[in-house]
Amino acid sequence: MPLAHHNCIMTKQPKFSSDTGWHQDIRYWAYQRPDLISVWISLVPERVENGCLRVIPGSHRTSFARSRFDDSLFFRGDLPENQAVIANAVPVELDPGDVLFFHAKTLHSASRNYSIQTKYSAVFTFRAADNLPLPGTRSAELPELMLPT
Ligand SMILES: O=C(O)CCC(=O)C(=O)O
Repeated sequence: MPLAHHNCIMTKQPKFSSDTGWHQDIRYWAYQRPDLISVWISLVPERVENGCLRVIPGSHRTSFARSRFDDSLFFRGDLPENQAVIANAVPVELDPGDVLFFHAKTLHSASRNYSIQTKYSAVFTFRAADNLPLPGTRSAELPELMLPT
């Protein structure tokens, strides 16, 4: 379990949160293969109103050209071909203790928290033992928690 990515309690405050655009987590990570899985555990109800994740099912199986992302690596909403992909988005509403597993290539986004209560989620990422972080990258900077098989 890499400690460099996720590995935290994510909070989304009612007054200070922001929208997160469409992106794939692997765009910011560097491993031999893009195959990592994130485990998102809800600690409070997650609804559209408080900024639950929205995902595009199956998007991890598609290779999108670099030109379909902006300079900050967000999936561009202005392109008709991207709009057709985004039309398949589904909100992932969770109850406390529910778990969402998603691949590092899954396109996902979230809105800000429009409710009056803070949203908390515990999020961890896992890689296969043979899928090593690339040396010299941020993904290789921190130690990892090795889980016995
Ligand atoms: O909750 C959010 O606003 C986005 C979180 C996210 O995209 C992530 O952790 O990869």
